[in-house]
Amino acid sequence: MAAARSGERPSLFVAAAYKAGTALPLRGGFMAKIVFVLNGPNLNLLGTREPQTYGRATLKDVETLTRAAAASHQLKVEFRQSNHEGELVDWIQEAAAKKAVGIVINPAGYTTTSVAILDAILAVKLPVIEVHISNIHARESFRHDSYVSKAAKAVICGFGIEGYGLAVAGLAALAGAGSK
Ligand code: DHK
Repeated sequence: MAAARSGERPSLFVAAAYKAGTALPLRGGFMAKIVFVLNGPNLNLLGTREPQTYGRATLKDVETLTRAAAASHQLKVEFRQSNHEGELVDWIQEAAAKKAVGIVINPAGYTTTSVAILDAILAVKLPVIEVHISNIHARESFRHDSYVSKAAKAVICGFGIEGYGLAVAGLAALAGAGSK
């Protein structure tokens, strides 16, 4: 897709791309790139779920933090959570169809079980940053072996919800996105 040059008004062609969901126009006419931020099972319960391990921040707080980090790199965010493996697979495929610059994913309980999520990541060839709020390596051994890590560009764990912001910054660097 031809990107509008900085300062140009978006063309009809660009508007069509926006409608198709492949890009988002910003003021000044250039196109924001999109990052998909996907959250797996039980992360909807952040804030009340095992706060000694996952902290008191809610998923809404994670979304706010992630959007702020993305905005500072002129990136837009698709922020989603599901308790269902297939829905996460669908969203990974959707990220590719919409030409996202990459995916930040906290696969949560599917980290150590989901060949389907691993295969989706391998299929789409987008850079994927795997995030865990807790340091999974300091926890039970069954949390250590991640299928997702086999295809992830990078893995961040143990920084609490700040890990999402770090992941977005990493993707922005990979994508060559600007910063403000
Ligand atoms: C979240 C989960 O739900 C667990 O299943 C993972 C991860 C760890 C986290 O730290 O964000 O083992």
